[in-house]
Amino acid sequence: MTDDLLEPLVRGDRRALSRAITLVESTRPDHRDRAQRLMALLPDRQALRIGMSGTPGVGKSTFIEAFGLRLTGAGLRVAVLAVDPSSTRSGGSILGDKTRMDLLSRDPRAFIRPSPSSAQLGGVARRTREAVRLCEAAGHDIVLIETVGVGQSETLVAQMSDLFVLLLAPAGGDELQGVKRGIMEMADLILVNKADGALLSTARRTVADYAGALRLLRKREHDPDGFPRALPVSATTGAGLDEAWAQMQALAAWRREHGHLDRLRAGQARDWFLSELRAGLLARLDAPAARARIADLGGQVAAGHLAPGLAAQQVLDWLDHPDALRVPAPHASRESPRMAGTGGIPDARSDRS
Ligand SMILES: Nc1nc2c(ncn2[C@@H]2O[C@H](COP(=O)(O)OP(=O)(O)O)[C@@H](O)[C@H]2O)c(=O)[nH]1
Ligand SMILES: [Mg+2]
Repeated sequence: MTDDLLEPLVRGDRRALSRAITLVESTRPDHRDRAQRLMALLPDRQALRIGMSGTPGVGKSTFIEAFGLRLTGAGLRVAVLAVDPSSTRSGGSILGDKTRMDLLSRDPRAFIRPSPSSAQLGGVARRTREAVRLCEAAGHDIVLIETVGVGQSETLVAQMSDLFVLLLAPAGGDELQGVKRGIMEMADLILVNKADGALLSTARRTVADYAGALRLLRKREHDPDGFPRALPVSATTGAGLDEAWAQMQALAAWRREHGHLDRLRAGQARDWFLSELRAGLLARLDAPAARARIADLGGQVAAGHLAPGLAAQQVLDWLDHPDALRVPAPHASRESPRMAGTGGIPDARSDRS
């Protein structure tokens, strides 16, 4: 069975792509079913997936606008997706930013999609992975996945990218310490932005500092000599952008040639599967009948009538054989296994692997 969205999507119709992403963002069971069928029909096209992270104000939007326009100017089709788990709290999104990527968003070769208004990292992760695949199927050459540098979102984006770029501001030696080692270890390219005007010399020093810090990290097998590396750029003047793109292409080409991109993606597909599995199991705990049972057992545990381990085992046994133990409930049909994977999991840990 096919899907009405498939043909226009594959043809590169932007409205179809938008609608398909809206579909994968939905947690409604019938939408999930349709989304999963659609995902299974997608042609196997590949874009270069570039993850990009940086704290608010570092210049991500300005950079993506300038960088994206260069890519579209070279004839490439570019999609920009945002992962911002805080977007509901801050009320912001990439399009709500001060820097709106006005030119890029009007470019027919570009497609920009803000973060969905879901505060759950788990839901955002699934939606973004699927949105990346949809953008690829729609014929984009480059998929840029932007995230603000908060908590788990960087790891998440790094886990769905071919290349991970960290955008940093010019800073004194003290602030260098502020970049967590774990984030440095994920970076393939560190770009020190705002290397212009009065900040130019500070930016150059900062590049040298980070280059030194990168050399101290353990060598990774998926890096050629000289990577990861640090470069100065200016999103406003455009200085260094061509060099940054050349470095990204060189790294991607080397990784492709040596089989690392395939290996990376195979590992990422496995991680995706595992996090879907965890999310699905957690969703079963979140179903109304399960919640009621868990609340009831939790009360018994709190009152000292039941041991915690025993109570947990009772729930697990019940999940294995819901029919054998089921108490007739008005919502009985809503706890069917088809609910698995429909989201609504109040636990971001489901996507850590
Ligand atoms: N001097 C200078 N300012 C920049 C540069 N890139 C961004 N900015 C400024 O930094 C501020 C934050 O930029 P924005 O792109 O919105 O950052 P984001 O929060 O990371 O998306 C804005 O006022 C930009 O004009 C740059 O390369 N040089
Ligand atoms: Mg921004």
